[in-house]
Amino acid sequence: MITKIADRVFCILFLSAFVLGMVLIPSTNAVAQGSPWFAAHLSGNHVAAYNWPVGAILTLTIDDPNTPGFPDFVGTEIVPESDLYGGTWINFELPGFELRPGQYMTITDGFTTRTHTVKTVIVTSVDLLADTISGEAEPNSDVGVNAHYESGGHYVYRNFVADVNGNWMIDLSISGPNEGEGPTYDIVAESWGTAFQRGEDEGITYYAWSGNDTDGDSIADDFDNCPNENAFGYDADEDGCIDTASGLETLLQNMPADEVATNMKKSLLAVVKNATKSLNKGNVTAAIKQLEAFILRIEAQRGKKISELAADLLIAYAQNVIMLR
Ligand SMILES: [Ca+2]
Ligand SMILES: [Ca+2]
Ligand SMILES: [Ca+2]
Repeated sequence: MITKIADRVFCILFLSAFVLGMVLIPSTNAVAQGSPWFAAHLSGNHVAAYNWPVGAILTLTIDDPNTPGFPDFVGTEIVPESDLYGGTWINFELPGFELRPGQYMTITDGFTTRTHTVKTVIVTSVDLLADTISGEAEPNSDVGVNAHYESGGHYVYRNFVADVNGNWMIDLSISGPNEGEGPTYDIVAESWGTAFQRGEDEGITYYAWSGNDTDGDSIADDFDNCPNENAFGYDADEDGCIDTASGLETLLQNMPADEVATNMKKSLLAVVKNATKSLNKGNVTAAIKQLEAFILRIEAQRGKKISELAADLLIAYAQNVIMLR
């Protein structure tokens, strides 16, 4: 699914990469106008080189420090003429090779050499209703996100820092706090963009996102575990799937001990399992009673054996299951 959006946006991505790389991001390592640079397109599994001289023979080598061979990938391409946006670009497909964070890339035409270590930056969720984009990166690292409409003529970007755990979320319904970042942005089905991180040597890692939302539940397809099931209003955990009793079991099971104390989790799981059994037998009344008991037990331990956040999520989820019966 990741490849799908990446393919769709790749042609236009060139423009954003070009503009963002050279003009819009005030940065000490901003890429100078006309200077050759290149990008690892992590989600689309390809590498693109921009602004190299027409006719230059470019050699791309990629080495993964975790494998014994060196290098792990070598490819060459000749830079074609291009009248797009005043610069050149050439794409390197990587057949049989998977781009991963930490790989070391070098690109050269024999005169100019650029290097880039592929960054850890991924998008994990796009919410069309909240206008938020979430993802992961290295803890405390600088992240950029850009957002375009299909026309390519209107875009915004935001620069921010991932938290101590490497998580990040950007709310595009709020205008950019830094100069030039642009106004508020409404994520719609035609929206697309990237999350990105710069390297030290005019290289950049991109991870593409798209607002395409087939079932209309506001969770974009690429991050929707049930892309053909509209879960709107019944999706407390925002995975794009309608909340179910068995889903509640899984959600609880996967919560870490600092969210739900282990002994508490055990007793709560027993209650949910009973509710699932009741539902499977068609005994809706019993199931509802069991789920209501589940909610009361959580309320009693809120802020004690269960964190506030986990309590909110589990209760909202259980209420959805009750409503859907
Ligand atoms: Ca969806
Ligand atoms: Ca759900
Ligand atoms: Ca869905």
